[in-house]
Amino acid sequence: NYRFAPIEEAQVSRAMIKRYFNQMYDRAVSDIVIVGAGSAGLSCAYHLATSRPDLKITILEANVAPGGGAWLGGQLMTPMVVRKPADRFLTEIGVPFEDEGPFVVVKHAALFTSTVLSRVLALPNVALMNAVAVEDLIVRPDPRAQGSGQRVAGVVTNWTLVALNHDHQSCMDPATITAPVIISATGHDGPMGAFSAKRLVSMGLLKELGNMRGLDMERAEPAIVNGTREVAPGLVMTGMELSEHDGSNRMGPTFGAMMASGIKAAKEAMRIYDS
Ligand code: 48F
Repeated sequence: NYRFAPIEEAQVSRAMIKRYFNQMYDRAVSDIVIVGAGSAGLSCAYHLATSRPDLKITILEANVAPGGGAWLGGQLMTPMVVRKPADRFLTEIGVPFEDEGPFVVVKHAALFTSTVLSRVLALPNVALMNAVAVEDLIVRPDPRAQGSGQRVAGVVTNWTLVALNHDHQSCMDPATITAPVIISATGHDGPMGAFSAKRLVSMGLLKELGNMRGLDMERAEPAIVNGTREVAPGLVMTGMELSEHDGSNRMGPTFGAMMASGIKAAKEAMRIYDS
């Protein structure tokens, strides 16, 4: 006979509420916010949080399930291709792979995603809020810039169920998180994707979207990694969102650039944070 410890419903609710809202209270001021927990955002979070245990890193993910497009390889096929030398990151987090010469193959993409996710979530300085969407950016006059320069200084958040349904219900105002550095990793254009790139255009901080070009794996991966940078003061962009921002090529189901771009974004964010 299996005997559980006795419990009351209110204890369960309070166990969740206390922790979630304490975290929300604490993270209203964060050191670095990462928007999007896909392969780029999670690789970035791992490098950042392990390099700088002193920083409060807050990840916001619109979906219920973090991981983005990296639960599969391509077209419902599960093996994941990672071009060298990004396999070093797999070794670092402990994901096994088969060597195919110029690239390696992880037997199931979910092995990568679940491993990087569990490594990131185990770090004490990381908070991940899923089912929470960023629906705007906080932008202020930039004290470091001359004239009318603007700086991204935080994000505007809402429950994703609300953010996606603003047309169908009465207004529900959002909450905010401020941070000196925001990293945007929201992926390809879509209902939520490429969020910051599109908002930079509508705010007049970017003239126009570059728009992702046709697929070319050879050129796409270095373009994303080399292009990973602070695209507007206070805002670093990583992963496939950059292809919409810069107009680089689509890359398809090869994931090395997401890991390498995420790591570069983490380094860039630390440089900006410390400057
Ligand atoms: O789409 P996603 O996996 O982007 P990525 O990390 O990786 C791209 C690859 O999956 C693949 C590829 C290259 O290998 O071509 O497409 O660049 O992850 C983006 C995450 O951001 C979340 C979204 O749900 C997804 O999990 N996201 C998007 N918009 C928002 C957001 C938003 N406004 N607020 C919060 N999360």
